Amino acid sequence: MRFSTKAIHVGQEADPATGATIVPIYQTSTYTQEAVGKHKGYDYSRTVNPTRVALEKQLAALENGAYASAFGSGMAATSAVMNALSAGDHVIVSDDVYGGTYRLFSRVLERYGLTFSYVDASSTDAVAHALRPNTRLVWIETPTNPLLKLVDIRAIAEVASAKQLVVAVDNTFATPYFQQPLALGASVVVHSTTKYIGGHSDVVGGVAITNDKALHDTIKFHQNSVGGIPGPLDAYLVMRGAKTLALRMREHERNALAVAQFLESHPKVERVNYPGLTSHPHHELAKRQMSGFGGMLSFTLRVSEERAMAFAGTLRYFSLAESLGGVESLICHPARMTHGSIPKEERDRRGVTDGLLRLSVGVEDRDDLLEDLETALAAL
Ligand code: P1T
Repeated sequence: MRFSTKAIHVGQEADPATGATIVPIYQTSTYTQEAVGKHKGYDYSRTVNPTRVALEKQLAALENGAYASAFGSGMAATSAVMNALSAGDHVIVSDDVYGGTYRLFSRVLERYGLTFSYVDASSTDAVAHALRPNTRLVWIETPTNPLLKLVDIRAIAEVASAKQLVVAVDNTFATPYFQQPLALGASVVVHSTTKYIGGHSDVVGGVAITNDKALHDTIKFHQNSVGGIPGPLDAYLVMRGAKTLALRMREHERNALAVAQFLESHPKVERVNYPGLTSHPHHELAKRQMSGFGGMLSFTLRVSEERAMAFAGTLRYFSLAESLGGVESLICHPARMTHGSIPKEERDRRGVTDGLLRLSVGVEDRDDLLEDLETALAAL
């Protein structure tokens, strides 16, 4: 079965109780048992819920994974993967990651006795050099948020497999439509399903997907023990969105490439970060590792940081907002918004400067988006 067919059919069987063609929103916290311990496999909705199970089957299939666990946010999914570690363990992290991921690692998990080394994981050697005897996990984002750097998943997986490390890939920007980390050797894939998988900016969610039964059992144990589950309505919304992932991603990519090329050729634009541009330093890796380049890009303008920030509020179709991956276009100022939880010196060191702007290019008409940018740049 191919990608779009899986998105529409896996986990989406007609409801056994009624024949409903669409998986119902099982808005129930509990299930009536015939006798003590005699039930239909469902006992309590933190542990198991049919709408969530349908979503988990669907998303596992899209990543070509055997097992998925759905969560109430991307951060809850990240957190559940990190729950597999214990005090004293060391983690290597790609240095350009979502600000909330950095916050979870540096301000929550360090207090629990984990240690983190942030390295430019675009260099596999840098990852290899950061290894310590107590390293247990490598956390990668690729393409990274917000600089759109690429990390060679296969090369990192090879380094990690010699030491039996867990390789976790946050695949939120690429989506399973454009990148399949498990096939490249990753142990577990995480998504903020709030983004492209949900696709409509109307739900917050997350998922962790793996082929490793032992790792899955650990994640499931923590999903139930810690309880960061999505409610049935949210599970339904993510599942509905995921059915059209392929259609949307094709259009996001076409629009993003057009926007990236337009910006790159504009005299007021200093630099554009988009893996689909031949000028991108990791373009060759992107072509090898991904089947498309996605809908996210970032750029800097040849104006002061204050004017760049003001520019972000002058567009007609790009709403000034955090998040990404919905059908509507968004613009954000990472230093003040999505990555504000990273200290300024640390942001500057990583290249997330105060002049950087990030676009989530939506699926509106391409010419409207280009005109919008052209008008705002002319007024700058
Ligand atoms: O927001 P939540 O669903 O909890 O997902 C967190 C998360 C995880 N991974 C990546 C790559 C992300 O981009 C995010 C959330 N990011 C934003 C809200 C943002 O605007 O970048």
